[in-house]
This record gives sequence, structure tokens and C-alpha cells, in this order.
Amino acid sequence: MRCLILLLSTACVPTVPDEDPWLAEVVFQAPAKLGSCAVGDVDPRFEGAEIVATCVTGDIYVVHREGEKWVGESVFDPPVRGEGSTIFGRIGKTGEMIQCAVGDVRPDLPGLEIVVVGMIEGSERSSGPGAAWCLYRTPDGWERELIRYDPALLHAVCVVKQDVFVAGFEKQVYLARREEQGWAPRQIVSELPGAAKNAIPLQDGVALACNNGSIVVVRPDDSGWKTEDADWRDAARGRIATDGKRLLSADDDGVLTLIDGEDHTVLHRSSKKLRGAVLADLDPTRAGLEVATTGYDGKIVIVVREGDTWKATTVFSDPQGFHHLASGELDGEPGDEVVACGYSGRIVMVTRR
Ligand SMILES: [Ca+2]
Ligand SMILES: [Ca+2]
Ligand SMILES: [Ca+2]
Repeated sequence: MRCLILLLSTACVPTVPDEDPWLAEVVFQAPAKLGSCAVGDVDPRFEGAEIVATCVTGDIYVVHREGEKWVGESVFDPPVRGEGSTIFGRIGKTGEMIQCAVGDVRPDLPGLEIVVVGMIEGSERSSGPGAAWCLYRTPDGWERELIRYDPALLHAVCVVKQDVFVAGFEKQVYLARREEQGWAPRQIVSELPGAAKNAIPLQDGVALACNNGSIVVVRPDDSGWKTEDADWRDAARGRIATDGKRLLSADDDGVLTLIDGEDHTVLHRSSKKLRGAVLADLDPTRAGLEVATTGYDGKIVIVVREGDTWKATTVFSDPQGFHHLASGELDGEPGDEVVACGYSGRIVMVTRR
């Protein structure tokens, strides 16, 4: 009986004290682990942005607002063996989908599209080939296109203008653009210093978080693409974010660092791996940008500037760990919302009251 009560109590959503300025609510419950999430207007049937999340089962969930409620649907039907081309025949079914991004990668279609990366088969832990997909809504339903089939897990994806950048455990970076006849990926980096765990867009390129401790910046130059080590720590990088000038890095040793040129400021420390980096205007009552992080400790932490110091507040605790954090405008009120997802299959939205 005691065990049952414990189980029931841990399944409850923690309540937030009235004086707490941050409101955290569970907006969706998936049946299995969610690897990552993104925010963007991917479904023109519903006003405003939706939340996209990738699942260990290969499902992609799109969660939209209906009045006061949030409603999610799986939009990815895994391809079946023998479907059409030889490549689909070889791939068989779809494995765990790891990370996702939203952008206008098909300007010929209305709204934004979803790009996802992960495994062809099995989970992140199994070795085997990876894949990148594009998903989009048409009047007839959701469609998908294979962007790239990779010899190893694809773990990182981001969109810059019309271009999709993907990278993973092969330590290579591919740039793919949708040509008239289909996706045309080409290799732009042949050897990263480590496996790529996360990719974010820069104004003129991409930054990649690598598991050797490097943050690598890839930019176009006269001869093609130039790679530089922008930062290094003696810990695997997990997730990164940028405001165009500074970098925020959430690492495997639980350290959250704000990097401004040579200046490194530790904003938060967790006893477990961090898996969330958000740098955005989360609190419109405070000047400048705020920071959010999360990780295997299941805590969503908001960090705000107070004078010369930074103050971290835990705004939600999940009995299971979180695996990703995203931000975007979701409630029509000033300030971006933070969205977290992870092992419990829950999507939690945090907003300034
Ligand atoms: Ca929409
Ligand atoms: Ca602010
Ligand atoms: Ca808002």
C-alpha cells in the first residue's frame, strides 16, 4: 500500500507556490521517451506555433493549442519494408528519432517544415545507420521525405534559411537543400573532433556541440567551408544555444556555462548530465535575455540576471530526467515559453505568469 501511495504521489504534477513567478504545466503525455522538442508554426490548420517532439518509438508528435487545452498527434508513419525504392527496402522500419528542428526548408509549401534525425532501426544505444527526414503538412495529411541516409546515428540537426545541416556519430557535417528533384545532401566537414550531439544556427553558419568537449563553428568562406574550434572544455558537450554574440553550453558534467569571447561564467551546476540550453527573453519584466536548462536530474532551471550575479531557480521537477529544452512564442503573451521533454514522455511548458 505504501508503495502504491508513493507511486501515485510521484505521478502527480508538482504544484507551484502562488508567489512563484513561473508557471509549469504538463501539456502532453507521450507513451515513451521523448528525445527532443522544437517550437514553430508547422501546422497551418491551427493558429500560431506548435510544439514538435521526437520519440524513441520513431513517432514525431505535433502538439497544438485548442482553447485552454493542448492536443498532440503522431505525424510520422514509419516507412514499411519494400516501400517504393530500394533505399526504403534496405532501411525497413524507423528507429528512435533523436533531435528535430523547424524551418522554411520548402519555401514552395506554406508555413514551416519539420526536420528530424535519428536511427534507421533500434534505439540510440544500438549501433547502426542513421537517417534525416523532412515532414510537412499538406491539405491531405502529413508527408515525409528522406533527406539523408547515414552510416551512423545522426544526432544533430538545424536549419539556416533554406538549408538543413545534419551531423552525428560519423563526425561529419552534411548540408542538404531541397532541389526540384529532391534532397541533395553534400558533405561540408569531413572530420569533426568528436561526435556531434547538437547543432544550432548562426547568422552565417552553424555551431556544433561535440562529445570531445569542443564547440565547433562551421562557416562558408572563399574555398568552401571553414571549421574552427570556438571553445573547449574537458567535458562532453550536450546542448548549446546562442543569442548571436554569446554561446550557452550545457555539458555532461552538469555545468552550464555562458561563453562571451574569452569570458566564461558558470551559471548552474547539476550533479547529473545537462540536456537543455535556452537563451531567450523568457521574462519580459527583466531587461535582456534569460537562461534555462534541464537534464538527467529532471529539474527545469531558469537563470536570471540580478545585478552582477545570476540566480538559478528550479521551476519544475520530474521524477524522470529531461532530455531537451526549446523555447518559442506559444501563449500569445510577451516573453517566450520554455518547453521540456524527456524520459517520462511528458512535455512541460514553462511560462512567466
Ligand atoms: Ca500553426
Ligand atoms: Ca527578459
Ligand atoms: Ca509568451
